[in-house]
Amino acid sequence: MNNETIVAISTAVGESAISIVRLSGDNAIALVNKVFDGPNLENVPGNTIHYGHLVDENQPIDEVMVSIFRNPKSFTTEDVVEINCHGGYFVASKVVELMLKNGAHPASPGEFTMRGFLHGRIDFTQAEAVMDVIHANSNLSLTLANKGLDGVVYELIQSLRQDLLQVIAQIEVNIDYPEYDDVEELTNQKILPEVTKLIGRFDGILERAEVGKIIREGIDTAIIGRPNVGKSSILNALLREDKAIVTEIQGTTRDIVEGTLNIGGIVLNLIDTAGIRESHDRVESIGIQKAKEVIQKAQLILYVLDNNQRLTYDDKQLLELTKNKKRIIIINKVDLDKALHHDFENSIEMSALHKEGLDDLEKAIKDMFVHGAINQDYAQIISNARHIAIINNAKKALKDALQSISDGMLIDMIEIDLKDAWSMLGEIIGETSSTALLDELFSNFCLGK
Ligand SMILES: Nc1nc2c(ncn2[C@@H]2O[C@H](COP(=O)(O)OP(=O)(O)OP(=O)(O)O)[C@@H](O)[C@H]2O)c(=O)[nH]1
Ligand SMILES: [Mg+2]
Repeated sequence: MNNETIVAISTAVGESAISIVRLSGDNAIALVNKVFDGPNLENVPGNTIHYGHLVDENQPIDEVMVSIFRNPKSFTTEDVVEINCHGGYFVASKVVELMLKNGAHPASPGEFTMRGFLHGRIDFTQAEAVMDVIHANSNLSLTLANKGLDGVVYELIQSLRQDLLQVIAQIEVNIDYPEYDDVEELTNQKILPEVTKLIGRFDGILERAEVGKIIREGIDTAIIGRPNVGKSSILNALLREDKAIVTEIQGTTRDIVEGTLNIGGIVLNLIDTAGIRESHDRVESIGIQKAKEVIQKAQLILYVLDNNQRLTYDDKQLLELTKNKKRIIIINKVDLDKALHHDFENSIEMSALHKEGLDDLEKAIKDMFVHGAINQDYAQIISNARHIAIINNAKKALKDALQSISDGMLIDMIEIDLKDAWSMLGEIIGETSSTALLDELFSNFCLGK
């Protein structure tokens, strides 16, 4: 195969100790060797690193360390050279320019990973996991991403496809040799229970995907309540930072204030909202409208009440509005006299002003989300939205097959649905992929990856 040599800066743009300029392709080693003042790179073995200087027609560009990886033992499976140069943007760009001048082509985003995929070193899910590792923001999301990189998602999908193929094979045999089996007996006693079992496996995967999504993206958590109950104070206390403005004036928060917090390995995407009440102030009303939208989208509601005030009409309405959500009721300002005489399920007491009760709040959140996420078999968790959408569609196709069986349809019709499900699953791992999908997937990558 003819692989033209591509080049890009693989590290972030900006000043740093070093930058890495990466090349991949048939000509990568010879190309760098032409401008390298040091050992002859064409003669060195793979997985070695060499000291020298890059020179442009006798003009020194930089003092560098050059790593050599030889086909097929590299990220792309092609010959790869990684130049560790100094980390100024200008000098790294000069190195790239030098390579372009000597025959390399600029890489497009994700092109290195795409080549690894096209040469069969990794499947789609592993390519996607490369980006998951880069985007990981907690221990658990990193663990999950690393599992994906190891190929556990690939294996899970392949095992589903294998089981599906067994069922399809039985049908094919029946179509080819109809004299061996009674069709009705085959569908009812073999195909039906096996497809039902497969749907059960899909359901299990989709259920665990909820946990996967939380590990991957964090928990969208909204702090909700009437004006002045201490929502912004709670945000600040949780973040250990004065991020939101706190005053004794009602309606202080008018726009949404956000922050993230790691609790036991899971990220909480915290959103502080405008206190909700009937308001004639135009800006405040917009803030209140936004708060209501936030409630809809949130996965966790921290509903704040003031210990020093009685429950109001606004509270009752908001409690009703959020009752079907995962919710923790925070009774704040417990340093003040008690005027709130109500018992709530899932409530904790705190004083945001005196930073008391924070541990109880964090524990309540952990009990609700984190423990379930920690004691999981990560090899069974799918968290990528693209994968989840396909699994949902494949499950629909299996349900159609079940329906066809109970409607007494021809066995060929049942087979069509099963084959559909099988090829949909192939899209997850990239076995049945279109060029459009390929382009779309890799265009989300960063340059040099
Ligand atoms: N005594 C006492 N005062 C508190 C406590 N928490 C907050 N406050 C005070 O209550 C007032 C309102 O606090 P905020 O955090 O701005 O309340 P909020 O719910 O964000 O208010 P809006 O943004 O107006 O909806 C401020 O004067 C805080 O200092 C607490 O635990 N105890
Ligand atoms: Mg506020």
